[in-house]
Amino acid sequence: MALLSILHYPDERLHTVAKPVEKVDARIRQLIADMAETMYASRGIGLAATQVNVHEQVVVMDLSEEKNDLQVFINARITQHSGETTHEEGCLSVPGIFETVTRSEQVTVEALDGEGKPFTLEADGLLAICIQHELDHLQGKVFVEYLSRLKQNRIKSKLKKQEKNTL
Ligand code: GNR
Ligand code: NI
Repeated sequence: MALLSILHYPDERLHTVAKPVEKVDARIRQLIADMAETMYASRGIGLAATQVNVHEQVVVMDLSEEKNDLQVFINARITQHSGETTHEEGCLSVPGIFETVTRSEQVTVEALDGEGKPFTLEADGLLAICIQHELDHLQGKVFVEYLSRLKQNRIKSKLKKQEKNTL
């Protein structure tokens, strides 16, 4: 297992579009294990491969209290969505920033699990929000892009300043 480093907004590489996984093999299983370790160590509820600079359609999530319920989504597609909900979101790639985002309230997702087996999931609540947040990452989109240009620019300068002070 290995801890991976997480890209920070406004890193250009966060805007890369991820490619589908062709085969869920040992390499992908290692990536899943490393992403899970990185997510747990960073106290996130989800992590997309894009955030660790791997541009393949792999997402890990764990919304459980005990952090013992890892969910893996490979080549995930939202096939149905309905309703609208708002939630205050954060992102491991945008440390210290929390902003309200509007998304679909309910989504149906088709994906492969960590063994490459297809499954369908109907999600609502935080699970639905997190899935949409992670699938955005795989399309090169960070949640701050839903905010006004003014807010985006403020967040960019704040993070650039922080980055400077930690180098
Ligand atoms: O840890 C995370 N919390 C969170 C809270 C509200 C909406 C989305 C998220 S996902 C985030 C981890 C992360 O950055 N995943 O890409
Ligand atoms: Ni994120």
